[in-house]
Amino acid sequence: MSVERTFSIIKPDAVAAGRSGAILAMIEEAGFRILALRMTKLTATQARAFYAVHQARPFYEGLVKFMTEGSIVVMALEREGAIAKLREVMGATNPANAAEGTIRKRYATDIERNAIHGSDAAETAETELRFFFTTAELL
Ligand code: 3AN
Repeated sequence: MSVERTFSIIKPDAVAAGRSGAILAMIEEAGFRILALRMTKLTATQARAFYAVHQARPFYEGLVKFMTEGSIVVMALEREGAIAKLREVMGATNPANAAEGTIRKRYATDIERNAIHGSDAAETAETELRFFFTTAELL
């Protein structure tokens, strides 16, 4: 397995609930190095673009509304097998199906308000990292 980068967002529900620090600790304890990190707030235009792959899905408008309701924390993370490992630490999209000890099991409310985003493949990780960070920030 090689060292790779992935992209993650602590979503508005978890930031508003004061869970950013706890989630960051879980990520670091899982062996990730934080390459870059910033708190920001998405505009509707940014949220629509970021989730464009879901634009035909019935939950798209709700997802855009949720992702723009408050501050988020965006992160570039590095680790061996980072993409798969982060998905493991996050847990299933629907917290009802998430394994014990995962971020979503602990902090997600439901399938939409599910605390954290993590890239699902190498190509999307690079696209998502570029969406938020400059080359210099990712060194
Ligand atoms: P994941 O975040 O686990 O990769 P995706 O990519 O299928 O899951 O979905 C992106 C985001 O869209 C989810 N994190 C969740 O917030 C929202 N979402 C996915 N499926 C649903 C659904 N059936 N109803 C409401 N929101 C959903």
